[in-house]
Amino acid sequence: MRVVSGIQPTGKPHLGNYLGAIVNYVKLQDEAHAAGGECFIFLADLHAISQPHDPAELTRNTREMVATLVACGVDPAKTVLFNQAQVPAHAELQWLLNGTARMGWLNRMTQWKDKAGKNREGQSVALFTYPVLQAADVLLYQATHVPVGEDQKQHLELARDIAQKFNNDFCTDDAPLFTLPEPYIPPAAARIMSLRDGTAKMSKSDPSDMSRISLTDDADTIIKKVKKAKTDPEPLPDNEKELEGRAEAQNLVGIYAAIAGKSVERVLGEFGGQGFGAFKPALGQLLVDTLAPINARFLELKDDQEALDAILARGASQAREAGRDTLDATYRALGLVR
Ligand code: AQP
Repeated sequence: MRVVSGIQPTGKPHLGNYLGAIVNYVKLQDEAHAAGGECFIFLADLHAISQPHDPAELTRNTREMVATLVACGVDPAKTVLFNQAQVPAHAELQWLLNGTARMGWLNRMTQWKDKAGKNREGQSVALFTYPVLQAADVLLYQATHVPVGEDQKQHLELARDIAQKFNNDFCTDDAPLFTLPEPYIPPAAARIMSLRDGTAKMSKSDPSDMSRISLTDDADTIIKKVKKAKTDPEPLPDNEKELEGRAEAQNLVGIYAAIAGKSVERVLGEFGGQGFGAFKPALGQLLVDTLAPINARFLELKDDQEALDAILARGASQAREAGRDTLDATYRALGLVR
């Protein structure tokens, strides 16, 4: 079992990152550790430069993201925790896979279409080739399990296509080079939506801070954001079917269910017939209770720059070692003389 996943240090991680991905990093880290497998979690700083950014902010966010992941339960003793920039093999393998990835495949990526919008010509090349770097990230370590939110499913499928084509083109049938990675997507809460718009994904780059709950928000901020979350005037129904078409209500109930570890039906069994005046304070309190220990641990860790850098340096050294054989084999398979 090889677990591999990444998160961009592009801002404060939010509830969507937590429920969609980080909770599963911790779960799979523990499963892999118990089964004698390995877990690699990286900060996708090379991905972060695909969009306009402030270098000083990227450095600060990178350290804060390490502190947040550790505060959430990612354990550097069980997980190889590192940033891509310290492991050049990610960028090297991306270049080698650029020969296999097809323009048409990348053109179909919905994240590219969403992020580029109408201004494709003005985007960085890195934003377009982002999914090839993502393929390199997981193929480098022969990942078997890749915990991601629903929005990354298409990129994982692309990574499988690239691996498959490379194996077909450059390897014999009995000795494929790359393992085809499987996405590990949570059955519930795989897509947490913005608190201001139930049709848009909760995102670090949304200009409105009120659209997301950050993992480092304090109790007052969480309560305020939930109170101001967009809803509709109807009371909650007592069954899931009647939530359909009510995107904001669906999102808030889904968040409650995921955090409480209950089904949506069960949550509606408790709150059906009640309005948001009763539901929102209960949701706010549940979030505060869940996030308070993470917040407290984050505050303890975040200013110890030396300790955070040491975690990354140690993880990077382990990652460089772990990826070496696959990178060497890729050069060889392509006939490159080194
Ligand atoms: N809203 C979400 N619901 C569920 N899962 C989510 N993820 C992100 N948003 C949601 C999952 O979090 C992991 C890390 O994502 P990322 O930071 O690398 O990139 P992203 O998907 O582009 O996240 P953001 O917050 O939207 O960042 P920006 O605004 O910087 O682009 C991934 O597994 C993702 O699925």
